[in-house]
Amino acid sequence: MLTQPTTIVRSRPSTILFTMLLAVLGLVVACGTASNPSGGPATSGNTPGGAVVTTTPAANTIVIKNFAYVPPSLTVAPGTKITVINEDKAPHTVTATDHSFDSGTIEGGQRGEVTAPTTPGTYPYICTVHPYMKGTLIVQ
Ligand SMILES: [Cu+2]
Repeated sequence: MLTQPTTIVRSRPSTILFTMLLAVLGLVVACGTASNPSGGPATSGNTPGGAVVTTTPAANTIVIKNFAYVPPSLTVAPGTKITVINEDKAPHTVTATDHSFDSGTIEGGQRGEVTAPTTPGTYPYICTVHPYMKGTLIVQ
């Protein structure tokens, strides 16, 4: 009968102490983090972006290289202006098979432009100079 209340009374201060200890630890951690700048500039800004992708063509751009469209399938919003970069020496075109858009002849090393249709859908296109060259424009 007498030992039980004693244990309860003992456990209360220890719980409070433990809570206080946690609070103090939390403050120390918080202060330590806050006073970190003395150690040097934030590392997040200096992190070298090793994963930076430079090989992916810019958005809304079709690159023609080695008689192929890159990417072979491009998705854009309706009415988007798409830059066409001809990296070959031969002339190429980006011509929708339904003629909804046509870049006209883009000489080697030159750039052209097409405007995506305003109606969502899948638009296959070819190069009229080399009809075996095929690409797909997806408007959505
Ligand atoms: Cu071509």
